[in-house]
This record gives sequence, structure tokens and C-alpha cells, in this order.
Amino acid sequence: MSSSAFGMLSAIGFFITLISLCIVPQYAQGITRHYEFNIKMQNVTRLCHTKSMVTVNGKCPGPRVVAREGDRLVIKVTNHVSTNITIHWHGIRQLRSGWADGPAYITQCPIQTGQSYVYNFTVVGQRGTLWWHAHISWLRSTLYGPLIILPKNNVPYPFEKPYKEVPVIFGEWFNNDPETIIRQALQTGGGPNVSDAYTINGLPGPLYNCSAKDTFKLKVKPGKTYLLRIINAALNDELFFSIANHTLTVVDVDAIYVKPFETDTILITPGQTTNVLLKTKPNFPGAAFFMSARPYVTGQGTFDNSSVAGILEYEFPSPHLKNLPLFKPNLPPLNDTSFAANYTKKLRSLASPLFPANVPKKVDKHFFFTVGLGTNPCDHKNQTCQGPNGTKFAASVNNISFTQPTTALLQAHYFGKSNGVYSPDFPINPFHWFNYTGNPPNNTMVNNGTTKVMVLPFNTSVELVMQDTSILGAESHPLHLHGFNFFVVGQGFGNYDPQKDPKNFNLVDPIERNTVGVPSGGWVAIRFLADNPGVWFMHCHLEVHTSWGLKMAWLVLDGKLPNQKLQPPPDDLPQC
Ligand SMILES: *C1O[C@H](CO)[C@@H](O)[C@H](O)[C@H]1NC(C)=O
Ligand SMILES: *[C@@H]1O[C@H](CO)[C@@H](O)[C@H](O)[C@H]1NC(C)=O
Ligand SMILES: *[C@@H]1O[C@H](CO)[C@@H](O)[C@H](O)[C@H]1NC(C)=O
Ligand SMILES: *[C@@H]1O[C@H](CO)[C@@H](O)[C@H](O)[C@H]1NC(C)=O
Ligand SMILES: *[C@@H]1O[C@H](CO)[C@@H](O)[C@H](O)[C@H]1NC(C)=O
Ligand SMILES: *[C@@H]1O[C@H](CO)[C@@H](O)[C@H](O)[C@H]1NC(C)=O
Ligand SMILES: *[C@@H]1O[C@H](CO)[C@@H](O)[C@H](O)[C@H]1NC(C)=O
Ligand SMILES: *[C@@H]1O[C@H](CO)[C@@H](O)[C@H](O)[C@H]1NC(C)=O
Ligand SMILES: *[C@@H]1O[C@H](CO)[C@@H](O)[C@H](O)[C@H]1NC(C)=O
Ligand SMILES: *[C@@H]1O[C@H](CO)[C@@H](O)[C@H](O)[C@H]1NC(C)=O
Ligand SMILES: *[C@@H]1O[C@H](CO)[C@@H](O)[C@H](O)[C@H]1NC(C)=O
Ligand SMILES: *[C@@H]1O[C@H](CO)[C@@H](O)[C@H](O)[C@H]1NC(C)=O
Ligand SMILES: [Cu+2]
Repeated sequence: MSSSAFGMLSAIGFFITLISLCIVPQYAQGITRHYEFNIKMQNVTRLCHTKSMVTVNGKCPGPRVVAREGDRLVIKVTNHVSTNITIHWHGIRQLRSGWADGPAYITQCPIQTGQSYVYNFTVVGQRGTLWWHAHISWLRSTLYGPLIILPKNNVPYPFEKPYKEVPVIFGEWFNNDPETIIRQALQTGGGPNVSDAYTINGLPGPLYNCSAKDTFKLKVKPGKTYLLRIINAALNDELFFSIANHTLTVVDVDAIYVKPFETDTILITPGQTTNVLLKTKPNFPGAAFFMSARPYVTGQGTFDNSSVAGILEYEFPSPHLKNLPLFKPNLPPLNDTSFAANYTKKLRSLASPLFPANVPKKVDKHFFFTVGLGTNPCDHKNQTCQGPNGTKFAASVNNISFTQPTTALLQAHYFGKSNGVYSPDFPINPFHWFNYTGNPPNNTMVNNGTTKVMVLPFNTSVELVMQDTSILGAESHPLHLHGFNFFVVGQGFGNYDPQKDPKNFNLVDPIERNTVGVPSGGWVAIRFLADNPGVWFMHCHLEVHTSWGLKMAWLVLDGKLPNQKLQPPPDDLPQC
């Protein structure tokens, strides 16, 4: 063989090696994990009220979904109940797999009675605690559960290895049917009836009547470190949480590692998750300790002002010790916005070489959205509306109250049938300036009518300022973005000042997350890179505000390269 022929062969060999390196996907080493979700009715008794409620596999909370970073999840959801269902995998990026995201009429039509749909997606570049929940009407009140992503094999946590890991998931219990409650509220125009209890892992605990036997107990050994994977699945309430006589070390929020910090109390909005390390006392303390949560409230309406408790119990060497003293934590006042501001300031990305904070440094597009409540006129035929001054409650983003389409936006986009479904002209800022956090304007009415989306070319670098309004009173709104994590580069009180405020933005180690509380009477600035083609919902995670229209959608276009395009829909995608 001549040396030039040999050179040619080795060049071909080299070329083939290059090709195979290129076509092996980066995360292909993951395995596929299968789950079956059967949506069915189940009789459940809490607070001495028995009700028949919609569940996954007969349980609430539903099954714990566990994967490793890089795995594929294949979850078959079968609807055996009379209501329409969809499931959302909250916080999962769904890179190019938007068909599996789940919000009804945004990325899919609902799974109707008797139908099945397989949610099929990979977990790419994420590890930590997320969760899953129904994403249609108020059904997430009983359809929710943890989604735990472990690091890849042999990859340690960037903190002490915990002795045990325990999900702690907050929910809300309603004696009546939540679907009837929201239907009634939308009809009367007033605020919906509030829940009867908060729950920890489905259990209201000893502070409610007829509930002591339904108490979450965490039995611990002394001198160990526990990882609590805390999830707020409540419908309408941000929560403070604390364990008496114990300090918590926050290590992760929304499946992003943070610079660890100690605190007695955490604050968690609906949609957020928080991993904390709990170090137990070095010896048996001869006492038991309440872990307790109650709401952080900034709005004017009625709310469930009760507290939920579980018990942290040391496994005693001598089991005859009874009637132990029980210590209770001190939680901040219900309206402690000062605590909220101080707490959120402590949250910083780890921003280490292994876990960098890839904050977009240059911005292609700036957006300014007002978020808040407003009103709709009362139906002329019916003067019984129970909203402010005989109106109906509504809510909006840039004064547009989102109109839910009757077919899925993602399908309409993908098949080029957007005409009559949505218009691509969501406003980049409010139509009129007003003093957003000052005295309420004379006109509190919101705009509605069409479904508008904000279109972004692939890889647009976005800065979005969300400004709370005081039209019906200032209020904290936990905004959740689907399909992306974002960096929280700044926040403050009052009206955002585009001249002064950007000077103080943190572009070094801002917290990265998928749900952020827009401060009551303030603003928050976030940045994200629109590198995921599809239609992505953004909405307040207080379910009642979503029902009133505090929601919108981003449409991220395909990029030029094959791996920058939305994949085709699966064959079993539900139809409307
Ligand atoms: C918005 O819709 C509601 C109910 O669908 C209607 O009563 C109201 O008049 C509409 N508001 C505007 C400003 O068009
Ligand atoms: C729930 O209870 C009702 C009334 O007791 C009963 O008719 C029904 O079969 C029960 N449903 C289930 C799913 O167990
Ligand atoms: C899930 O998606 C992968 C990749 O597209 C495909 O190979 C697999 O067959 C799908 N599984 C199911 C059960 O649909
Ligand atoms: C809501 O509360 C009101 C007042 O207590 C009550 O009359 C109504 O029946 C409740 N609605 C639902 C759906 O529970
Ligand atoms: C008027 O509103 C009340 C309560 O909001 C409702 O019960 C009633 O059915 C409505 N009447 C009409 C004619 O829409
Ligand atoms: C728990 O804290 C309370 C109040 O700070 C204190 O009085 C009590 O001694 C502590 N108990 C234990 C067992 O640490
Ligand atoms: C919080 O509530 C208390 C008691 O109702 C009240 O005195 C206080 O002014 C409120 N604080 C804020 C910041 O609204
Ligand atoms: C928040 O921080 C400020 C400034 O450090 C402090 O004055 C205030 O007491 C803190 N508030 C709470 C509730 O911790
Ligand atoms: C209700 O009407 C009163 C009196 O006209 C007015 O002062 C108040 O601002 C109105 N409230 C809302 C929310 O429109
Ligand atoms: C907005 O309203 C607040 C509260 O009333 C007031 O302090 C502030 O000066 C107003 N800002 C402007 C620009 O008018
Ligand atoms: C709002 O109403 C007040 C009192 O009725 C009036 O003085 C003011 O001019 C109105 N402002 C606007 C912008 O219409
Ligand atoms: C379920 O969804 C389909 C498709 O959007 C719709 O036609 C039907 O009315 C819905 N059924 C119920 C009970 O809401
Ligand atoms: Cu809200």
C-alpha cells in the first residue's frame, strides 16, 4: 500500500470517527424510565369530610417520578374520569419536545375521557427537585407529585451527601370540589372560596379539627443530615416554612444549585421548589418539633389563613418516653414583605466551573410587562357581579387578559394554521404609561378578545421586566415560564426605572429558576436565551390569577440547523 493510499484510509477513518462523535447525542447514555398514570376517582377523607376526587393512581400526592440527568421519561397517561386532563412536567426544559409540555390549549388539546397520551421527553442538563401537575382548570389541586432528578451516576452533589432524602410537598385541601369553586367564581365575578386546609404530603395535621391522625411525621436519627425536597403545590398561596429549633441550609431552588445559606424560615411560592439540608441534633433531645407552614399574603382578598403542621420526631432509644414536649416554630407575620425581600436577596447561583451561571450578557430584545389584577364589566343582563364595584375580577399582562383558544397554539403554529387562533402582536410594553404602583387609575378594565403571542427568532437573548400594578392593590405574583430557566438579574420596589435600575443588575451570580415572585408593589428583571423552539406559556402560578387571565405565550421560531427545530408531533397527540 502506498503511503498516500494509507494516508487516505486513515483520513477516512478519522472522518468516520468525527461523524460518529457528532451523531452520538451528548446525553445518550441515559436510560428510559416508564411510568403509568391512571387518572381515576378516589374517595378521600380529610377533616371528617369525605369526597370523591380526581387522582393519579388513586393517590394524592401522586406517584414520585424519579430519573437521572440524561434519562428519557416515558409516561403513559390514561384518562378514566369524565373531565379533560393534561399533565405538565413543571421546570423540565422540554428541549424541542414541546408536545410533551402539557398546558391545555397551549401545547396540546386535552386527553379526553377514555383516551391515553404518552409524554415522552429527555431530562437534559438538569438535576434537582421539580414536580408534575395537571395543567387544565383547577385540577392540579389533586393531581400533583414530585419529579426528582438525580445527578448522573457517580456525580456527587456539591454539598454533603445526605443520609436520607425526603420529599415535602405542600398542597391545599378543599372540602368542596375545586372545579365547582372556580366555575362558581368565574360566574359570580367574585373571589373564589378559599381552601379548608393546607397539607404536607397530603396530610393537614394536628392544627385542624378532626385531623390529628392525618399528620406527616418525619422520624429522624440524631447527628445525621437529611435533604428535604420541598415543593409548593398549593393553588393560591405563597408559604413560609420552618422547623422548630432547627436551622435549614438552602442548597438548591427550582433544580439549580445555589450558594448555600442558613435560615430558620424559607419562603416558597406556588410552582417553586427548594432543597434544604436539615442537620439533626447530635443526641436525642427528649422533645418533638413541629414543622409548619402558613401563607405569605399581600393581596386584598380573602385567603386561607390557617397553618399546617407535621412533626419531626427523633427515633428514641427508649420507646416508652411519651408526652414529649412539642416545640413550635415562629413564622413571620402573614404580610412580611420585608422578610420576602431579604430572603430572595440571599438566593445566588452557585456559579462554579461545574455549574456556571450562563447569564446572557448582551440583550437582543427588551420587554416591559405589567402584571396585576383588573376588572371586567358585569354582564348587563345580570347585575349581581361580586367583583369590585359590581364588576367581575380579571387579570392581565400589559392589560391584556389572555383568551384561552379552543385549539392548541403549538399545533396551530406547527401546521401553519394560526389564522383565527392567535395573532403575533403581543405588546412589548404597556399601551399607556401610568403610575403603576401609585394611586389606582380611573379605568380598571382589562382588554380581552384575541389570543396574542410574542414571537421570538431562535436564540434571541431576552430581557423582561415584570412590573406589579396596584390597580386593585399591590400583590406579589409568582410568574412561571415554561420551556426555559431564566436569571433573576434585578428586583426592587416601586416603578422600574430604566435609567437607574440596570446599573445594579447582577450579571455574575444571579439566581436561575423557572418561577419568580414579582415583588408586591415592585418589579423583577429576568434574562433568558430563547434557544428552545415551540410555544411556551408564561403565567401567574396563583391559579385564580391564571383563571382570570394573568397569562400569555411566547412563540420561539425554529433555528436554521436541524437540531434547532421543533420535532414533529407524536402520533397519539390528542386532538380538539
Ligand atoms: C372581556 O370579556 C368579558 C367576558 O367575556 C366581557 O364581559 C368584557 O366586556 C370584555 N372586556 C372588554 C374590554 O372587551
Ligand atoms: C365513593 O363513595 C361512594 C359513596 O359511598 C360510592 O358510591 C363510590 O363507589 C365510591 N367510589 C370509589 C371510587 O370508591
Ligand atoms: C419516545 O421517543 C423516542 C425518540 O423520539 C422514540 O424512539 C420512542 O419510540 C418513543 N417512545 C414511545 C413509547 O413513544
Ligand atoms: C362558597 O362559599 C359560599 C359561602 O360560604 C357557599 O354558599 C357556596 O356554596 C360555596 N361554593 C362552593 C362551590 O363550595
Ligand atoms: C346571574 O348571576 C347569578 C350569580 O352570579 C347566577 O346564579 C345566575 O344564573 C345569573 N343569571 C343569568 C340570567 O345569567
Ligand atoms: C427550642 O426552642 C425554644 C425556644 O427558643 C427553647 O425554649 C427550647 O429550650 C428549645 N428546645 C430544644 C429541645 O432545643
Ligand atoms: C401587616 O399586618 C399588620 C397587622 O394586621 C399591620 O399592623 C401592618 O401594618 C402590616 N404591615 C404591612 C407591611 O402591610
Ligand atoms: C431585612 O433587612 C433589613 C436590612 O438589612 C433589616 O433592617 C430588616 O430588619 C430585615 N427584615 C426582616 C424581616 O428580617
Ligand atoms: C369603586 O367606586 C368607588 C366610588 O365610586 C371608587 O372610589 C373606587 O375607586 C372604585 N373601586 C374600583 C376598584 O373601581
Ligand atoms: C407614583 O405614586 C407614588 C405613590 O403614590 C408616588 O410616591 C410617586 O411619586 C408617584 N410617581 C410618579 C412618577 O408620579
Ligand atoms: C380620574 O377621576 C378623577 C376624579 O373623578 C378626576 O379628577 C381625574 O381627572 C380623572 N383622571 C383621568 C385621567 O381621567
Ligand atoms: C374536552 O376537550 C374537548 C376538546 O377541546 C372539548 O371539545 C370538550 O368540550 C371538553 N370536554 C369537557 C367535559 O370539558
Ligand atoms: Cu398572580
